[in-house]
Amino acid sequence: ATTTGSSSANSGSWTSFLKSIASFNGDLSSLTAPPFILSPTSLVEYSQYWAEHPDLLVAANQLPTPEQASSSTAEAMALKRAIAVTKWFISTLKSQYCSRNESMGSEKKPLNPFLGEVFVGKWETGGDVGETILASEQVSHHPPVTAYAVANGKNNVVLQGYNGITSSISTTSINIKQYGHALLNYQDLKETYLVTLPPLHIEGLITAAPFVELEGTSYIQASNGFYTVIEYSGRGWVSGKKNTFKARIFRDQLSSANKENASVTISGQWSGKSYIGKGGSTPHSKSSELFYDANAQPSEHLIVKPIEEQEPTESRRAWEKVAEAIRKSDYNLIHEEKSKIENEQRELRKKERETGHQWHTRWFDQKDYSNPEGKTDTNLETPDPFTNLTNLANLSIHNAPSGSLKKSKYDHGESKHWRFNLDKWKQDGMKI
Ligand code: HCR
Repeated sequence: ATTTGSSSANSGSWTSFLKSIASFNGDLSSLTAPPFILSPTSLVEYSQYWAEHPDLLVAANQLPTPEQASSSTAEAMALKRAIAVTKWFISTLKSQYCSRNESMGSEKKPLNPFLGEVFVGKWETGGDVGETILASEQVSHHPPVTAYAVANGKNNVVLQGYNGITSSISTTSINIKQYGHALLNYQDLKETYLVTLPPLHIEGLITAAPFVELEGTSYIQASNGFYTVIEYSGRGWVSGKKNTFKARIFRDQLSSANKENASVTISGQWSGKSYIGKGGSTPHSKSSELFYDANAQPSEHLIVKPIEEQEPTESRRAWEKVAEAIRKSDYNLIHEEKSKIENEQRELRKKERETGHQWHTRWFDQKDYSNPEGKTDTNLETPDPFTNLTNLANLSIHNAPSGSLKKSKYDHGESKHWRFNLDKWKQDGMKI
């Protein structure tokens, strides 16, 4: 049901929820929210939003090579690929940040995945795109971290990444910093793109109709040097429209020091229409070429096995009873069913401590990029693409908020990042 908190029955519990937020410790998942704001979907499912437009994910691979496009230089084709990757990234935002509003009437509090919870599925797109698979796994519970891989075998494209959040509260909103990044590899092109995740805030708390607005910047660094800077703004700033962005694509990070150096500029709403023009000035909707229309491109939904065929750790099977209770808004049942899962998890961790057998993640490994003695982690390829991309983009290699720059106040600490292990995936009998 599309319930928001405006009804009087909901308003009391919403007020108590707001009070609990005001004094919370930074861990949103630990807050008890009223049933009408709970989503029956676990956060481990959110990885699917990276590829609800599989055609755009593989598009850079399908552009002609410089040999095929005789009139274009290699440079011009590399720019076209950077534009294609930027379009794919913009196309993911509506699914990532608006889909709960569209399907359930407002942003909701997702189920907090348990360690080892997995979510898998596939997109079956026809033509040159073919099948794309999703592997998503909860690789940490405290703090919550989800790792994922999206792979398209026909085009030899692999997207992988991970994400976690920290949150803080201000007078009217909840502010979220994202941790992690995505790496998009086009094997045939021998090209990789590093994508950073933007900060966001949740507005609409007073009216019990929360929604997300993005802020700050996302960067996309290509291994061929091209560098995209995407700046977000919300209603009330410059354009006055919600979900606004401006993206500039530069030949490299150095040339981004002057906005006029941009090869192209894209501007508009990521949940609506955006326009593209050459150079550094802002394109106008009346005279410029349409770049992307988020509402003209229906999302391609992931195909997931029926619950009866799923393993016990697969998200929809594991949370089935909780999800049912949420749909019925049965507070006691939600609590009862959630407690069963939480207690089971506590038991598992206790057993692991007693037997000294640590939990092993299933399809992802954590790789250490810190290199204090000039040694490289033996698990890393040399030269390592991620290290190279962070250097090209002047981005921190540490576990800093996504998009932190080198020498910024966050540029220190551990440098451990989750990576997809294709061998483990295949050993599990899975295909790409
Ligand atoms: C902040 C958020 C959980 C995290 C969600 C993330 C950041 C997860 C990774 C995805 O790739 C992108 C993404 C999209 C979501 O917008 C974001 C969620 C929005 C709300 C939710 C909070 C934990 C819910 C708080 C409770 C509210 C509704 C008052």
